[in-house]
Amino acid sequence: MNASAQDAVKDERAQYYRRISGQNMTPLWEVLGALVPKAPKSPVAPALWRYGEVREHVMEAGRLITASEAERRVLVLENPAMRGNSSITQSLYAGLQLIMPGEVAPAHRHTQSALRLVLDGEGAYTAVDGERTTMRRGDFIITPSWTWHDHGNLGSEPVVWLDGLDIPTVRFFDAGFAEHGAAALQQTARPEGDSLARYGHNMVPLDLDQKASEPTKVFVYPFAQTKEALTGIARTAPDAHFGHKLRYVNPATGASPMPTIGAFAQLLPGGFETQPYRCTDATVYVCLEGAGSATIGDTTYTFGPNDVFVVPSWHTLNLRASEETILFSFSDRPMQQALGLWREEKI
Ligand code: GTQ
Repeated sequence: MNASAQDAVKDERAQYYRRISGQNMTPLWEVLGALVPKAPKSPVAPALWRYGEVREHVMEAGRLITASEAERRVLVLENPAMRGNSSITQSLYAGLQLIMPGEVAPAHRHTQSALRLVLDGEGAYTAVDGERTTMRRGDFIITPSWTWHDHGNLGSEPVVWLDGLDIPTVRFFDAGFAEHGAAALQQTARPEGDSLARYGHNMVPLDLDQKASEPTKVFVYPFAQTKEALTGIARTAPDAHFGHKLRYVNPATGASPMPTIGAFAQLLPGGFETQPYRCTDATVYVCLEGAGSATIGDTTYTFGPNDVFVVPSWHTLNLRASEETILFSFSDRPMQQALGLWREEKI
């Protein structure tokens, strides 16, 4: 075909595309490569939030709006490549929530599942379905789908934690429901520690029979226990790709604590460098202790305590610890695994 014949074909096709566009139709052959990629091409960008740089902004929100006025006083960590979406990855949301002394974030429930990772300050609690838990730094706390929850601060200092929710996933399914509690504070139905005693000590009540898709009734994973586990396994040689890494589980089923979000904790010995690794679950990391650097694709970030960074799907991750370091992380891995989609590659 000569050049003018080629132009004529192009022209004819363009006119055809315009005609069918009027009927809300588009030719697959123009978009097939993007729809069915050879490998994930994520619109998510690697990013890092340095706690030292954002803390002041979080604290300023405490002067500008009350927790009850805001309902939840949170600065959303928006992926820089997806501003306006309230997403840190395609499926997950993250934010920094602040609660000032004496304040209450009123009781509500929603179909979105939430996790909290306590970062800064002491004296706050979260109440989940009638039981309060005192929030201590590094504690991993969950509020599964449709459980009542409120937060309060009985102490004398501001408290900040990281929220992780499956908001974009629930939005994708258009399955979001929410309700306000009749009162700001839930009635306490059980003493603090009851759930952990009942479900969190390798024992369960006689009649408990949970399906793998049900969330755990252990709604706090105290950091003291996590650290004991990590330092315990750190007496043996680290894994080349993960260091010393464990996943949080529903102890009654072995599945993830909540069906939509997986959570992990890992210890990297001082001076340790992980071998490059990639997986399809875009992952949010939080540095709890220590310091180091993360190379995500071709971007390198240094990180220290309370810094948050995000690794997009199928981006190579390489971690270096300049001192003994503990990282918490969460992702949508259990959803991908349930759907048979999850892949990883150890490089
Ligand atoms: O604490 O219930 O960051 O409902 C976003 C939505 C926190 C919460 C968020 C929420 C909450």
